[in-house]
Amino acid sequence: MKIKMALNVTQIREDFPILKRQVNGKPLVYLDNAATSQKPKQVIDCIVDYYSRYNANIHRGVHTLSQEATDAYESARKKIQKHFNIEKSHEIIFTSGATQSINLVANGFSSFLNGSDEVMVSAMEHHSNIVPWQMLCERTGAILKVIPMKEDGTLDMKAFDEKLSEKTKLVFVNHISNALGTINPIEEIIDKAHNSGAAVLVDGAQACSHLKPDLQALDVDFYVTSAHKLCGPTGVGMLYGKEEWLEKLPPYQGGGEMIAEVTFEKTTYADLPHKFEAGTPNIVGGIAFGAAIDYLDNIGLDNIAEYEAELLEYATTELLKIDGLKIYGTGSDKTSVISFNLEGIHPYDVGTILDKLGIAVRTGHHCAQPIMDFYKIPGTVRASFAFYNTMEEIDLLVEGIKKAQVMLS
Ligand code: 7TS
Repeated sequence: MKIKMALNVTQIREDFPILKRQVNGKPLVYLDNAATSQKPKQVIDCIVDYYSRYNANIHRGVHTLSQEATDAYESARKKIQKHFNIEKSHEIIFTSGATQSINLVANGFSSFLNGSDEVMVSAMEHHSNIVPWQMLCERTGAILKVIPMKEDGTLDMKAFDEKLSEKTKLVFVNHISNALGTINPIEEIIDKAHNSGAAVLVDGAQACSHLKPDLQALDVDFYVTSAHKLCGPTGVGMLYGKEEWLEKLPPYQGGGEMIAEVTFEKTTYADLPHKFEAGTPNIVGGIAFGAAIDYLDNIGLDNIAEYEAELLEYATTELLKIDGLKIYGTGSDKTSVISFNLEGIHPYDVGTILDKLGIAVRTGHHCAQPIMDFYKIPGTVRASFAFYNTMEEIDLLVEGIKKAQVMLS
């Protein structure tokens, strides 16, 4: 296979201190990027710099440190705005991550739904894009409909067309499946849902490290992601919502920062985005989220996508040469995630042996149990690649799997 190499990976790897460490006496091969990405020194330095130089609470102090921290936090919001081509910066709510963003919207929709309404989810969601909606349905009596999936791990869009009706108020679907790597046809889903009068929430937790969604072009109502999947820190993420929706939704949590005026008779709420940002936020997290966006933009998501497509193609070809190895998620539109099993061998055992060889993969149901039920398997081994992974690491993975197969057969 001819490898074009859209990126200087050797140089990029120098940015990631963790990639130099050993695990179980072997060089780390980190292939669990769908769980969380590693962090470049630009992001780590940004965190150290914040705590070393200008740690202060934001939006409230007249003093210099507080103003510096506020400026840095709000400038991160602007970076995110530009990156995702969002019309207004107050359409970005900082949250603790994709999970909290989804819960915020699901909680708010309690005010809009009743027993004659339907909401629709896909069969290939992470639990965080299932359970909050089930809780919403319990509260409101609304009915949860499911867009089924096909054997190749793509959505059954014919069934989507059939299930979508004027009763459907909201469709929530992931941009990319964490367990299969499938890139879902969200443009088509958004168009059709809108034509039918339904709003759409897209869970972009797996997408934003691989591609750069243009949220105005998508015309999506809500889009959520977590910074830690895209080289930023844990505990911070984004909810994008169209202004009209965020104005309509009630506040999620009450507290400081989210109010205009408080009296015991009546409290009024702050304008967007503060209405949804109660309490002291993850200040350094927000700032470092901005640094992560800078880092990715500097490399270029087009370059990342091109290189990761090469990794995916090489890994798929090499893995399929192993006897008894089955890949789940074989649609043509997929990103650099490979979920697989070895015939007759439990995924956990494969993962354990790979770890002994310094290779980090995730095993299990990947918080997407309905997918495992669909394939009637307990789980898979998931190797998920990032732009700092190499072809040599794929060779090590293949060798490791072969060793595991010999040891466990
Ligand atoms: N949605 C998708 C598609 C995800 O993959 C994840 C996390 C979440 C939501 C939740 O993100 P959080 O940052 O709020 O936790 N996915 C995974 C995974 O695949 N392995 O570990 C976490």
